[in-house]
Amino acid sequence: MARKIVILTGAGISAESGLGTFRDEGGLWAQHRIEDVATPEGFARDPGLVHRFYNARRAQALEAAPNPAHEALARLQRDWPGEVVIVTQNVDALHEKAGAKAIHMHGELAGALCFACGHRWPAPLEMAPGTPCPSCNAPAGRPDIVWFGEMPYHMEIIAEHLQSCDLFAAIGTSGQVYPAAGFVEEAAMAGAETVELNLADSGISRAFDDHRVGPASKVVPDWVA
Ligand code: BV8
Repeated sequence: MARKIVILTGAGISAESGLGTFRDEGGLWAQHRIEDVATPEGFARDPGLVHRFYNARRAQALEAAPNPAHEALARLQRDWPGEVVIVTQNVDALHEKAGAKAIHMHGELAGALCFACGHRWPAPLEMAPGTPCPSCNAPAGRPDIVWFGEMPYHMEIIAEHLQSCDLFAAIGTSGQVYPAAGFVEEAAMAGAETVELNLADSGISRAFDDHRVGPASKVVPDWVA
């Protein structure tokens, strides 16, 4: 029976597509305080600031193209005889633009969410405080993004995949944010082999059996080949 592979991706896989990471030199968290732009409290305090933060990233993500790492994962998902599940912490659509399917555990820049009724719809390029919900009409539109202190999406199905995979790979993530940072241990406890593909050591490197060090656009196609 061909092996089942689960791949967790983080901001590092999109770095060479021109999208900023969070914790690298000059990254997003060097420019903005997490508390101000990626928490429900920050949104309640200053929704305009949060909308501007995500409007800028939405526009950037729209322009961004997948790089050879995204393309290699799409090929693997298409050609591998077993199941390949991509779980991404990223909110850009670069896996989909490369032709892959991914589980978006932290939401998507392309999505809007009504915090009054929970309705989801395709986000306009620019959202602003008071964006009306097309379903309940409340002025309650927010980016469909999972902020700190909020439950990531699809956690049950992700847990099932971690329990049943033969190989777990993490690509371009610093392993600083939970629950994603704990996935490698969950997969290893269930018997999976584990490999980390990253430019540098991460907060979870010691948990992996194998490491491929280098830029994703190089090490991912080499790994998939
Ligand atoms: C929750 C929004 C509970 C989207 C983000 C223990 C258990 C559970 C929770 C916690 C816990 N301890 C603390 C918590 C709370 C918190 C947390 O983890 N805090 C941290 C800071 C300690 N977690 C949460 O709040 C989560 N929610 O647990 O809810 C709950 C339970 C029940 C009911 C209600 C609630 C929510 C987490 C999601 C938060 N949202 N962002 C957005 O704006 O984009 S997280 C943010 O960090 C991003 O989404 C990103 O996905 C995530 C991880 O970052 P990375 O992707 O790893 O990026 P980073 O810049 O850090 O690293 C880049 C990496 O790439 C580096 O390793 C670098 O070397 C590498 N790289 C760079 N260039 C390249 C490269 N690699 C290859 N090639 C290159 N070219």
